[in-house]
Amino acid sequence: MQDEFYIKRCIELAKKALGDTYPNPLVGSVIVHNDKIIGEGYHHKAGENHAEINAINSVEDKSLIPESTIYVSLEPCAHFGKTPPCALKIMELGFKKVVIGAMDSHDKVNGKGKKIIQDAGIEVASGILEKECIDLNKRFFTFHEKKRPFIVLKWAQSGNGLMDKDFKPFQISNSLTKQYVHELRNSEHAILIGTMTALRDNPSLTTREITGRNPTRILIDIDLKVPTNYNIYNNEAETLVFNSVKSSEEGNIRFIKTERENFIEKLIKKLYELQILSVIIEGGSLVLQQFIDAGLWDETIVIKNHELTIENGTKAPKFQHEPFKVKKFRDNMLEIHKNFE
Ligand code: AOF
Ligand code: ZN
Repeated sequence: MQDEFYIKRCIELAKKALGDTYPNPLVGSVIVHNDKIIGEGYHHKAGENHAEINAINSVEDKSLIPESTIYVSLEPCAHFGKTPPCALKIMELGFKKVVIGAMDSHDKVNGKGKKIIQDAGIEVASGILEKECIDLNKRFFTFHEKKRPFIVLKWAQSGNGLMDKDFKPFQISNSLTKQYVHELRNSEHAILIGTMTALRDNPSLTTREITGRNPTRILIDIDLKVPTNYNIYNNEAETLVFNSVKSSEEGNIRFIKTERENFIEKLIKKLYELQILSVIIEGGSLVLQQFIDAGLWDETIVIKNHELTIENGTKAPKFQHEPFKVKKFRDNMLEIHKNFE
């Protein structure tokens, strides 16, 4: 029970950096001496200290460390990456015990961190609140295990489940919903739309309703029909344009030439190569349908009508009839469906 309590705190700390750590995972760590927390830390940003190191640095009286337990939501790393291995640091400092939430499936770690610590004679417990710790890093784990980004499909629909016949979007009327959508965007590494949505809505796909980073923008525009003075081409974030015409880099914009055949699969493969851990697909219907047909999705988020106004029309695109399993209802406004359990 004590262990679960402290791992819960690790998760809470880790979540503070949601959206900021890509391509790294969210990790939190707590150091406990005689049932008292004497240090806490989390991973803020790729390239910066890992959670364990921030927790260690926050301990005022370092002489307590050999009598302390370090809790960490993800297995301590075993490799020299952007920073030295945390498992070695834990070993050198001689912690009494290490408690791990989930093991790290990243090729470079994968049990090696735990082994280093155990071989040094330090007691290790792992798998504490494992499910919650895996869920915390569903994007990171999906990326390393499935060798592709975690894919979220998002759309709006009215109460009777129908969408506008011209595939026009529902106008989001409520500013809270808008903020929520921006938070969703901020949580994901990238956001993707197709030509039709870019032309019709001219979105800038940024997170201007909240303070946060902007996700990488991805545009599918096979014949490069979207004019470069459209908002998606502005300087507010970087943009990847998947097309069949050219490959080039122009400032913040990267054009990626891709063959038409199996376009979606090729795009996803490229995102894996570019180390994009997650992507939220914001339409339109044709693009969403292509991802569903290819079986390439992990979660769907549906915004219901009472938080939205419908512009016109009532024809349902096919993807609305997919037998999604409903897992969660949130505020009677969003349904979240999961494909990864
Ligand atoms: C983190 N933060 O708190 C922990 C991580 O490139 P590096 O050196 O930052 O290493 C990143 C890898 O380290 C990451 O993919 C994961 O496997 C492991 N653990 N990473 O970013 C942390 N504990
Ligand atoms: Zn580390």
